[in-house]
Amino acid sequence: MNNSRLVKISKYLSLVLRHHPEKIGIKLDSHGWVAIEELLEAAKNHNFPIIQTELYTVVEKNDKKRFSLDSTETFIRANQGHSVEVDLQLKPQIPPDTLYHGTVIHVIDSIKKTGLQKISRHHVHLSNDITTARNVAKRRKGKSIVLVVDAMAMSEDGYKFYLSHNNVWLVDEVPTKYLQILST
Ligand code: HQG
Repeated sequence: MNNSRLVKISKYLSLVLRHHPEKIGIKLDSHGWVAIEELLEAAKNHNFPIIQTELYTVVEKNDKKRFSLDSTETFIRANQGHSVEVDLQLKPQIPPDTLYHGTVIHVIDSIKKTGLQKISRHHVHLSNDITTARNVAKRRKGKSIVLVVDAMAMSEDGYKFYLSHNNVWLVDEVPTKYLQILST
């Protein structure tokens, strides 16, 4: 399968498994899972046919490991990034001392006022390293900027951190006092 097909399927799966399952008439269970058979049938009926081997290839090869299969390999879900209500059953974990958040300069004034907020997702998403944060920022229009998060201080102050199956750190919010702009 060529890369553009891989990306196209990944985007489609992100849309229906994170945000709009109802668009193709599927229902995620409370933990975000849907039967692969049901998903493929619904996709076919909505003019986006995917063959089963393509789906498995996307799960395996996806650049960010966005999707997981259950142990029976008959159910699939997105690992993070949902806007629909799902319980991913992640357990709180102690974060590394420092985490990073990539964003764009024109939202900095707002972030300085209210800290990092989850906006439409379940959590604020934080990266382990600066390169990943820069890549997150690059998805947006405008000058990229990386914020340094004092995750250890937050954790000591009682904020709960979760690590998604694809290594994205998740937290409810990051108040301004734990944020610094990375000097380039
Ligand atoms: C910004 C992608 C104004 C925040 C990525 C971000 C990531 C504020 C945007 C994952 C704000 C939300 C998540 C405030 C936060 N005022 N703007 N107080 N607080 N923001 O897409 O972190 O490819 O929901 O900086 O790689 O950009 O989808 O979050 O710019 O891992 O798998 O509000 O999505 O992964 O945007 O990205 P998003 P994000 P996938």
